[in-house]
Amino acid sequence: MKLYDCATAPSPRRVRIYLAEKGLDIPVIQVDLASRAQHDDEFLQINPHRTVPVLETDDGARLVSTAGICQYLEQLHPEPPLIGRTALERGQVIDLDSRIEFEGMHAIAEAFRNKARSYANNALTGPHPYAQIPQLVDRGRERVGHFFEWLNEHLADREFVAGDHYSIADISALVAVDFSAWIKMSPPEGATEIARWHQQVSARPSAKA
Ligand SMILES: N[C@@H](CCC(=O)N[C@@H](CS)C(=O)NCC(=O)O)C(=O)O
Repeated sequence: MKLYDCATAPSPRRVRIYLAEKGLDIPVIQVDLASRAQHDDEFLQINPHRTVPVLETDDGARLVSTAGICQYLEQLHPEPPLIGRTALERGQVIDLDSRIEFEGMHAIAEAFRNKARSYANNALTGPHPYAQIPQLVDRGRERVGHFFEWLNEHLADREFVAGDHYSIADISALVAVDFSAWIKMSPPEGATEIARWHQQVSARPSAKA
């Protein structure tokens, strides 16, 4: 098995934290997104969608989304459970994780990629040279503000995002909160539940991944 990674990018960090929580050590190949290595012919053979993370299994199959990679590894390495312990919990963790990906990660990416000069013709990942839409910067930031509001309220009566157990929803939320620094945002002063939770999940050794 091997993982195509980029040490500075948020999406593969979700997988790195997951691996650290499971105690799994998988060989890593760095893909330098800053030098646009995701568009090189060599990488297109690995992932024509031009994104990392990519997990290559021992028999050569490739998984190209964080969710797909974590689901696959969870089946192989169920302990400790990071996607719920029962069928219902599993569904609930996925519900939350998808929400965090869309309302957190994607909103931050929307604000970031529609502004950063280096993404001028790469406003969306993939092969098509989508132009930036400046109006999406403010909309993305507004969405991130709403994401923080929701997360703070949600954490008010829960230790972790999905309840009383750490899960991939905590990993995604941690990465999203840290990723928001890329657009010079952070949870507002009064978001005490996020602050309490963020301190707790950041103190886990896996957060360094
Ligand atoms: N849906 C994918 C998203 C992967 C993704 O967007 N990765 C970014 C790095 S955070 C990427 O590879 N970007 C390539 C680019 O910017 O062209 C996942 O869940 O992992």
